[in-house]
Amino acid sequence: MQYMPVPKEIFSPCCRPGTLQLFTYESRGQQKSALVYLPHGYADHAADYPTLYLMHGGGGDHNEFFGGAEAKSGLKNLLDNMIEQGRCKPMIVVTPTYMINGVDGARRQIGEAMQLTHRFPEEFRKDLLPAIHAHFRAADDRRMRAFGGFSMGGETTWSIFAQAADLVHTILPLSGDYWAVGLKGGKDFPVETADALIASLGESGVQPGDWLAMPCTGDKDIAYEALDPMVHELEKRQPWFSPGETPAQGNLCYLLKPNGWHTYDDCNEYLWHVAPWLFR
Ligand code: FER
Repeated sequence: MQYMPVPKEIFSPCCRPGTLQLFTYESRGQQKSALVYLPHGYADHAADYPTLYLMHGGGGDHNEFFGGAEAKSGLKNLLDNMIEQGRCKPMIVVTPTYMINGVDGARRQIGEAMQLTHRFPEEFRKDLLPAIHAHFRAADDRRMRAFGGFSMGGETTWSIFAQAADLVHTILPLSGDYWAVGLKGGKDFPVETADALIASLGESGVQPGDWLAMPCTGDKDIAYEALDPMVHELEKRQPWFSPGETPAQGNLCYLLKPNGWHTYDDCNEYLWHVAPWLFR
């Protein structure tokens, strides 16, 4: 996908804003938190909405993407404006966390964080998804579900893809590679990492290729050296993946931002690029 400069006005307050709320649910005997964005008009319509899940990176929690329930980051205005302009479909956005009580070391240690990102798909399937569907009008259809994440949240995203492709059609790994084989597996073992992902996808019950992956990063990003070789390896793996400039041409659409770095602001720009292709 071609990187384009993002218009700054997209981050200004919107005349038709959605809402943001704290949502809690139970998982493995703990209370877990997520922020839930509902698009403008949600309360006035009976429709079901597609849902985008976004997972934070290392050191963060459910508040990271939106900047808390007060929406201090640019993401809420970005969503409000993209929906208002018809750039993307009205959607529910959920920002959960892979963190659990009693494992604070995972805030600083990526090895410990990886244990949590690898167990999140089970929580997603058993606890988060049922709770979201019980409380919100989220369309119960894998084509109406996307999962993305930044950095360690990108690792979570690849893990969700490997373990829950039957539940999620579109994945948005933002500046994070897949650590099925080891830390920074995309850098040191791109072939084995692609093999592991495809082996899991083969067990998903989903028809090979019936998904959409839009990995994004910047060429100055610390994840570039790991995500870039991994994506190029996946690009060779047909019929599982076929590269395309846009989802009209292939199910693996890679966005590389010149001078992009490892930040949530870059992620907001990536979301601006991929959002028009979600839930089509
Ligand atoms: C990566 C580079 C960095 C990545 C994760 C990180 C999952 C995380 C760094 C940190 O949290 O300090 O390719 O992929």
